[in-house]
Amino acid sequence: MNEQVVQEGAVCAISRKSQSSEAEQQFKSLFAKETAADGSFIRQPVRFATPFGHGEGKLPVERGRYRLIVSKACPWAHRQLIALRLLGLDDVISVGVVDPVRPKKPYSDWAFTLDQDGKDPVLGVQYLSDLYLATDPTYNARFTVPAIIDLKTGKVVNNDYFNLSYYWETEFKPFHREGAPDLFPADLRPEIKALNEVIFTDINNGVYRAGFAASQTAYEEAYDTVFRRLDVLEQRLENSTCLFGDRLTDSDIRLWVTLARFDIAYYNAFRVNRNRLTDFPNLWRYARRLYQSPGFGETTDFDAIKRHYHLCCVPSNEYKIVPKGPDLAGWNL
Ligand SMILES: N[C@@H](CCC(=O)N[C@@H](CS)C(=O)NCC(=O)O)C(=O)O
Repeated sequence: MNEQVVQEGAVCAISRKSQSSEAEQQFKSLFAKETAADGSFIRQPVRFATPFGHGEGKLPVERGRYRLIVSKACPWAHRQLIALRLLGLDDVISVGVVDPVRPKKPYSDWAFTLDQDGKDPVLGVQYLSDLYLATDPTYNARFTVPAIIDLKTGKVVNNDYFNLSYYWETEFKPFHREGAPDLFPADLRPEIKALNEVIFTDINNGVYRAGFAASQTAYEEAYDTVFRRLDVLEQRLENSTCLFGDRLTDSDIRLWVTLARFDIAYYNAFRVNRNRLTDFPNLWRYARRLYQSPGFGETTDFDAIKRHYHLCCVPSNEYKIVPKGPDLAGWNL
């Protein structure tokens, strides 16, 4: 995207010209950047990926230094909330919550309208874009959650949605509560990392590739990938309570956030409608059990999820995608 569009983005964020054609154009051009020639959705690269750790070039690991900005609707952000809660890091990393309904559709932004005066009480800003543009005035991609803000500078220092939970689980270990689960145990790390790649590609991002596909073929390919993988995971959970036996790990959190949104959002909004979660006995039992466990249900806001996806996440059906499901086999049973 060129400089001019960036400028428009910044102006839009500040002047809030709702539904303006400028905003529409900006959204379209952002969407175009993430659409391949065959209509497949290709997620934008992570912009702020400095790792947490010790030594030069790392974000220092300190209590009270960072603020995590989330939307309760967002699966990538929800993962962080679950991990922080399970590990007892709630009082180490503070959390700011944006409104699940975007300030204006279709412009890419999030607003702190849930807070008094419509401003984040710690950072004093109205929009997530304020933080991104204060960090880099030339930022010209979507303003995304989760985002980590360094409270010393007020700048975005990390929005690495894929790797963030690993930092909570490893670098922030000195701050874990007593008795916190080991979500990333050393003996399972290679397997967890490998499974997380699969869960990301086929499930977490798979539903987005279906929902944001710009051609019937790309949509059906994503739809098939999602259900092929759910069928495999359904088998995997036949005799176990978690993805790795009875050990709750980072992988469970990753799978779970998509399952929690499946029937309420993705099934309709993203047209992944071969089956509902509740049609998979093992996955449904697994998801319910986790929902009723500490950290999961208590961080889940179904109303936020429903309103976000159905009011401001679904692209209009301009590519005339016809849902592939539901599975009609049951009519003949
Ligand atoms: N940071 C990643 C993933 C995080 C992400 O996509 N978060 C969504 C919410 S689930 C978001 O903030 N979207 C803002 C937008 O699309 O404008 C990305 O850039 O694609």
